[in-house]
Amino acid sequence: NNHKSGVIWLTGLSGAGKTTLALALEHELHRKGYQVYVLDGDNIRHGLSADLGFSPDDRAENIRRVGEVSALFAQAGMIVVTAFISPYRADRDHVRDIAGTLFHEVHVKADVATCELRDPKGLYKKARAGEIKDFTGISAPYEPPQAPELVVDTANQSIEQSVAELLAYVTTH
Ligand code: GGZ
Repeated sequence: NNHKSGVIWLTGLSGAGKTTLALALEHELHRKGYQVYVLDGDNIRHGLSADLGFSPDDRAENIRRVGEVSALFAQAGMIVVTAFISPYRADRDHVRDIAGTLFHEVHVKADVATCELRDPKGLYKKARAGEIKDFTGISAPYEPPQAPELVVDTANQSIEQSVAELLAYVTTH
């Protein structure tokens, strides 16, 4: 049965692996015949949310828009995989209210120290130097989910293991 729909909502720090996992999951699900689409900063923050920054209010509005769009995609029969930091619990809970039973929250879990060591875009270095304000994990909070449907521990296992866990979850829920 590959006519499945829903919102797989990845949340976690910058550098935790959300986009990497979302794209790998998309690839694997597509191979199995599922209709799947990824929403992330690359296709949202340059367009739909181009007017928004990283203040708490702007992040709330970004997540609200992504949540509404994701719910529409899911209602149209697709699996939507989202990759946003979405650091505030209240914003994610609001998306859960919008999407209802279609919503699946996944904590892509890696601590700040691990993400800062990876620092793939040099953003943590800039944040430490005070060149980026309100940077999640450094100068802005991250509120971890209290009851996510799934936790993938990217600090302690390979990308392949995390993708396998995500794939197993999606194909059984
Ligand atoms: C966090 C920031 C910031 C600040 C720019 N704080 O690792 P990236 O680079 O590629 O992904 C991060 C992305 C975060 O955007 P989101 O839309 O996911 O954020 S939220 O869900 O909170 O609305 C990072 C980059 O943008 N970035 N400034 N201050 N990340």
